[in-house]
Amino acid sequence: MSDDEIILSELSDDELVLQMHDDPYDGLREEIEEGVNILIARGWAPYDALTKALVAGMTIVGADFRDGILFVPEVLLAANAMKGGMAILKPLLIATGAPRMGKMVIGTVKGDIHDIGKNLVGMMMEGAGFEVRDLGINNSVEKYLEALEAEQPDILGMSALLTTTMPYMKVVIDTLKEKGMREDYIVLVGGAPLNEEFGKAIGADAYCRDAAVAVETAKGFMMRKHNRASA
Ligand code: B12
Repeated sequence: MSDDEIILSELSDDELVLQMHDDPYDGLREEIEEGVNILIARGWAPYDALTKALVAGMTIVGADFRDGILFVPEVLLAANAMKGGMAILKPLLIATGAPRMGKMVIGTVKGDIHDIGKNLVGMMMEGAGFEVRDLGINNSVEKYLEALEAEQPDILGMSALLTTTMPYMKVVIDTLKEKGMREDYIVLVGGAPLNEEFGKAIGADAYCRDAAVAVETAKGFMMRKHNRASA
């Protein structure tokens, strides 16, 4: 049977998920959207559809991009397919969420246009009951400061996917320190090239390796903040 003849709704869950791992690779946005809809209709939790079908597929794309098998145009198509699936899951993740936990401003740093991971973190935070103001990509220190003043969030989240842009997080944190604002916010950082050591070295409150860890970490900090406030 050729790929064209595959009827997604006739596949078992395992077969469908395997098929969806190939879809971002082939830039098949509509097939990803259909796959997500089928999984949800079969009673899958939105979070499982996100991680087991979408993120797993993007991981394969990431490995082949790294190894020089895929190039930027293909990866853009993969990202587009991924975003199609995420758009369906976003309201569901938010609907399954908890009461309002706090507020977060999140953005990708200056010089960096990667936004899939950041968007996922934003979605998962919203799903967990946080109000999220997403600043998009390529944010200068001025943009972050402006948003912090306007939104008065509890948490600042910064994302960087390039080794050349990750040092910019320190520029933002140092500016907050200079202005005496650092202690006003919980600063979380993330992105594939970062690690815990880097997070500590630049003065962030925490590095989070993925969106689930980001939610748990944010909840933990918010709990401590509330306890301090009521002590
Ligand atoms: C998709 C992609 C692209 C797409 C981006 C599309 C988009 N809208 O985002 C396009 C094609 C545009 C692209 C462009 C480039 N890319 Co690119 N890209 C990737 C790729 C394959 C996947 C990234 C991704 O989306 N991962 C999936 C998400 C879910 O994972 P994530 O981003 O890590 O996010 C999770 C965690 O890190 C964490 N997290 C992320 N952000 C945050 C923020 C906070 C606050 C928290 C708490 C947590 C958190 O939670 C997320 C969810 O679980 C990676 C490969 C990789 N292994 O990462 C390369 C990669 C990042 N790209 C790379 C490069 C080199 C480039 C280019 C320079 C290529 C070029 N020659 O033009 C340009 C850079 C353009 C720029 N100025 O930014 C390199 C970076 C190498 C390095 N050492 O710096 C990588 C590692 C590929 C490689 N091995 O060569 N890229």
